[in-house]
Amino acid sequence: MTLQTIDTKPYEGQKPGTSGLRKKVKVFQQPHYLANFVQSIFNALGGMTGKTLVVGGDGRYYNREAIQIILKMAAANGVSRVLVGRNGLLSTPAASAVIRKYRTTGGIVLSASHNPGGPDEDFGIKYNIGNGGPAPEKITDAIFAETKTISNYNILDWPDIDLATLGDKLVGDMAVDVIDPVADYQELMQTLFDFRAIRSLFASGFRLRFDAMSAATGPYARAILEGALGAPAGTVVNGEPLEDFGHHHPDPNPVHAKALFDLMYGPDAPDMGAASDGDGDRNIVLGKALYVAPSDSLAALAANAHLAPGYRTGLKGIARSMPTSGAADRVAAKLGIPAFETPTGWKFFGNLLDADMATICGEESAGTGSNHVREKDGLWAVLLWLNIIAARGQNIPAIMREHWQTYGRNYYSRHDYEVLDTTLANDLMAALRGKLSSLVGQNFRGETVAGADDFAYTDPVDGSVSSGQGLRIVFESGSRIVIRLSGTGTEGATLRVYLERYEPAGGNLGMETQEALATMIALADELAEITSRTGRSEPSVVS
Ligand code: G16
Repeated sequence: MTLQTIDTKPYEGQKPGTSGLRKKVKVFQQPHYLANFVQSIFNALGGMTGKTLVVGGDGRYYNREAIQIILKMAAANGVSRVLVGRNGLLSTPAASAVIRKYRTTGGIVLSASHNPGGPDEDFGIKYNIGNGGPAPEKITDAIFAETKTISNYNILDWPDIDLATLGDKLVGDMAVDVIDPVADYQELMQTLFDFRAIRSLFASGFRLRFDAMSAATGPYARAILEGALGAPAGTVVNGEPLEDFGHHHPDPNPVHAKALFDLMYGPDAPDMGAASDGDGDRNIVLGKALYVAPSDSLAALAANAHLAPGYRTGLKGIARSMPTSGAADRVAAKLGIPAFETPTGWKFFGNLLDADMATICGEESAGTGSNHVREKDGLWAVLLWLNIIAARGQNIPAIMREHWQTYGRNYYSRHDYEVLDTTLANDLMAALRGKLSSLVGQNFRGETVAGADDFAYTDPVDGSVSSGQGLRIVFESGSRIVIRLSGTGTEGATLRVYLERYEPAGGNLGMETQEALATMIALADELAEITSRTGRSEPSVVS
């Protein structure tokens, strides 16, 4: 066993984005690239002597190689114990659950989430802190600063260890426990939901299709849905995690989960459809011929959460990211609890959850979760929906209809323009930002602008300020356009346009979403000059 100190030079651009560092696999495979970032994490944490870590990922290409490097570096940096999922697999919410349960110092999660996998596709790495959640900006900034000055890293000369068998191993003096990736997570789910009621629901013939998209959630969904809850075999499709996700984008949206949408809008639709993403933190939910917009899913889950044992005593507050629709705020108002509006990125929910100010959080980007972990949790959302369906004895379309009749409906859609030239996208944003203040009071297509700004957030717990979090234009009617650039892409820039219009209870609640938003769609194009600047007449993805 030799401890090696390897000389290295900084790589440019190792700045963590919305959720960690995401780059092409080929970028990560450059000499020392991964090691530089890992050592920068360790340096930013002030050294690792005696610390404990969880390490796991979504099973994508380069996951196993990266884990072996990380283990040898952890040992060389003095880490005392690491918990690793078997075969290097841990969904993002399961990693969060394991960090919390075993009270480790933190964890390293390897994932590029919904981005495609394979030798020419994407890889990612992020650090989660001891509460199980993504590192806050203070830490990601410190990591980035370390990447800019790094001159060497520590690694142990040690053979690769067997990740396929459970049990205790050693890397140098460091203990490595290869753990069942599902067991701790499943145990946690059993404390939150009425498994008996959900079992009866399946026994009565309720049909679910869960598309795991050949990604991390497969083993979890099979064990819990088809195992513990007795759903028929075949309920989970694409349940085997593959390094390249079967050549698909493991992104649960109408484009990449098209087979599920076709089924749910077809003649033989089951009662419920659901899908999760590469690392299992995102989810979508559909009823027969009804896609529940993630913002609506957050609102409906919050309104009905008390029907599940884990939330019987009620919610402390509801938090949503700024671009997420205001539907959840209406639920919070009715429940008499606070509603929080944070920047995009799950890390911003961490303080609110730790301080017990919010219980349920969600984002328009197919993410919902609660204080049970500090990540969004795809399977958790599906189980909460199942619990609610079982408790109410109603299907999803009926539940959503009643929800809108009570709260009104926030028609909502996101239009993405992917792989834009970065300079062009930055110029578009700069031009819109430059004219925001002049828009206030002006009338466009019958809509008067009530306010327009670049969103900034002051964390109510630690007072930290995050600015430049997205341009928003709010109209007197309550309708809204939000425009920002994605922080998770790896190729060019992705422009996200978020469109919202509120229709009060008693109004026209059954419109087709894109028709309901037609004025906002036209206004976004006009104000941000999308077509004229990008040459794109259509978004790449509408969700
Ligand atoms: C990450 C973050 C989410 C965020 C999403 C979209 O999700 O954890 O909080 O909403 O990215 O970010 P952007 O709009 O910047 O692409 P994931 O599932 O990719 O880890």
